[in-house]
Amino acid sequence: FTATVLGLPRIGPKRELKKAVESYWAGRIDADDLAEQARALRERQLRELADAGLDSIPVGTFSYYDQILDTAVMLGALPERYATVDEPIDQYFAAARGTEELAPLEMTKWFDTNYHYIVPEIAPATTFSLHPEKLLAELQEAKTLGVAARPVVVGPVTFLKLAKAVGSDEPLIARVAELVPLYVDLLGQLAAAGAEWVQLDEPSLVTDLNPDELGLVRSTYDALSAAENRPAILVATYFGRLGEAASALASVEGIAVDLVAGSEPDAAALKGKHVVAGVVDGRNVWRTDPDRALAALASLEGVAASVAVSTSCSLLHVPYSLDAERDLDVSLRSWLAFGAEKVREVCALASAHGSAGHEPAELELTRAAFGARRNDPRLRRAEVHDRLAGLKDIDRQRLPAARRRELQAEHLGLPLLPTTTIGSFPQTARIRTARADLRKGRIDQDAYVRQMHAEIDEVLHLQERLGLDVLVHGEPERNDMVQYFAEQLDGFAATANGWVQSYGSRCVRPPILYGDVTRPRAMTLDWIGYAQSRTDKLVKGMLTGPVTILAWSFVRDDQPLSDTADQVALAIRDETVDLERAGVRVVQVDEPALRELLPLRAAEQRAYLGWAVDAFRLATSGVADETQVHTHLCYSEFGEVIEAIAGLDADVTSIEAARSHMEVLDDLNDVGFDLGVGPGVYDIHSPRVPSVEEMVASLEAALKAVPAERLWVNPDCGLKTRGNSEVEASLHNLVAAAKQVRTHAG
Ligand code: THG
Ligand code: ZN
Repeated sequence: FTATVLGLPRIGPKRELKKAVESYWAGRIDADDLAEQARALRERQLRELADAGLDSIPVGTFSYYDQILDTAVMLGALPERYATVDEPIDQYFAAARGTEELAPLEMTKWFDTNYHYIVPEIAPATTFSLHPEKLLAELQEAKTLGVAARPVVVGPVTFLKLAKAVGSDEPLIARVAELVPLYVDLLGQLAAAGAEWVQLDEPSLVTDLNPDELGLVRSTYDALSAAENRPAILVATYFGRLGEAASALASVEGIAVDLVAGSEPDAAALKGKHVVAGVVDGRNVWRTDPDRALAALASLEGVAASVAVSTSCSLLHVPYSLDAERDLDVSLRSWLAFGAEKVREVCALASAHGSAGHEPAELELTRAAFGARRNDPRLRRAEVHDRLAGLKDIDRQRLPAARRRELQAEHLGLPLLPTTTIGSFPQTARIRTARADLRKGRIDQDAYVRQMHAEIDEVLHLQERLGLDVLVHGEPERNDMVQYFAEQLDGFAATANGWVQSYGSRCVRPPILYGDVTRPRAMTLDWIGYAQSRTDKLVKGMLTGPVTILAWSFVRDDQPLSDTADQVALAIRDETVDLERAGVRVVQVDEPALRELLPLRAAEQRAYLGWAVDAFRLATSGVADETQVHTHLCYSEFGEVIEAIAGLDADVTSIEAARSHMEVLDDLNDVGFDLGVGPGVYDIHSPRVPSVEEMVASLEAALKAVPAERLWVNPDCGLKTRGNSEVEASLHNLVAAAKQVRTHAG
């Protein structure tokens, strides 16, 4: 085949699957209804792809929730506890989201993307068994439609690398030999069903693998290749360069390589193979540079037996189509390719590549758009570049932490073990309605501001009544912590329907960061300034950090990420200075996504953490040393990023700890962290109201690792998804716990 993509989005062009699945969960439709709606979505998608001209179409990347969970089901590896649920479909959803009685499986990020997969639990007693019905049914569906289908499954190595071992410390990859006969069986059934090719997804092959693991990759694929009745095997690698693992794939017929995230593998590994060249970026939204892509294809042609054009990875990570975007700036729009447009690019490149010299008109358009983008004045603003060029080390430095602590103690007058919250308060229906009313013109700006002020007053009163020390305004005016800032900064565009699946039925609409970033006017000053004017207590200004803004946007690919991060950092820095000038003495700059952008290869992590920390420090070093800088991170397993967290040099860092029993504090001590820390004393992800006693116990545990002078008391994340009454009760107990511990901690 000559033109394909590695996988398909499935949430539906108008999020039809999200709505169907959520209706099923709510009991509004039954399982047959759900299945029929899903089938109709797949049929429409297959027809569109075939009409567009792909000559091999991936089948089996559809999922009701997640493809790794589907693989666990296919391999008979759902934990025993879900068998208590009646129907298989409900067992599946129970594993994904839990039930009243059963905890769900964990969820974690899919490599360095914004997609989250369900983590299979594999115990020593888990025995694998093959259940290929879903894949075979989808393959049959495609054949009935007359579509050139290529079944796709997650490969055995990646499946085991991503699963979690329970009840044993042995790496699961050691059990790959148990999966081989199941995959051999599967290959046989696919061949019998008429599949000419099968795609085994092995993105783990672009990560660091040790010699034992590489040996297992080789023996696994040697064994699969030795199967008697099987389709040709295409091993799909993506999200990075295929390096040392390439030579372990000697026995398979085809390899898909990501030529956007990484360079070509060594020629020897591609010799004689069908190479599926990922030249069209599957996870960003820019049009492909046709000349670069054609050159990459030509270079492979000299090595491989044959070359197909493809996306670099599944189209799961980009929105469906630009067709739904009516309000985008015309030139910006011409630079973009969402899913449907990427399919057209693949087909156009394949036909240009296949017919030397004879180019389809589509490519000429792409070339023109690509050139126009490069020359657009919004991509290069002199004032931004001058400012970046003039930055000095001092712009990322504050006084030593201990000195700042003294100044702030004097200046802020906070008690020992100060209490605060992470920033957001419940986003009630009333708040959401007001935002929607403003958007639809049902209320004017003045009425909206009056209502938001009333919401802020209410949240401030509540915090004063509860006796919290550092108050927040509650963020009623914000939808999403990245979208909110992107809407106000120049250099970003928003989409109307650019939904991308984040996990399960949940989607995000990432903003598009296309140009140099500037801040035309203050973004949060009116709201925070209003809040500070209404109380004598300290109000914390709430901002999102540069790395998180990058991580949750589609980011321009024409300059180093570090430069883009610094541009965003300067905008945030200006905001902190404006807030300070207006009398705000505590500012929080959140970086919940700091760990998300961490490169997959250890060798590249240091450089990333270097610029990520630098950008944060640029954003937060413009304020006086008396002004207290806070940050919040949404996780507790710091791993490779722990030193970077110390490097952020924030006066106070709040983190998730309620579920990890404060172990994180010891990890921080190990890297010499000596700043303020607020290990969450209760888990906001559950509606349960924590008792005073358990939060006292948490604080006592924390005091074993952190001196009282550095310890803060806060929940472990924002409160926007919780209800008013549980928040009030929980914070009441939190303040009581802090007071109780203060009396003897001093
Ligand atoms: N904001 C953005 N990106 C993110 C997160 C975020 N990526 C990672 C993580 N957080 C993902 N978490 C979520 C949590 C909730 C939802 C989506 C991703 C969610 N989405 C609504 C839905 O699908 O129904 C739609 C929200 C909307 O209307 O805008 O609930 O916090 N940028
Ligand atoms: Zn959080």
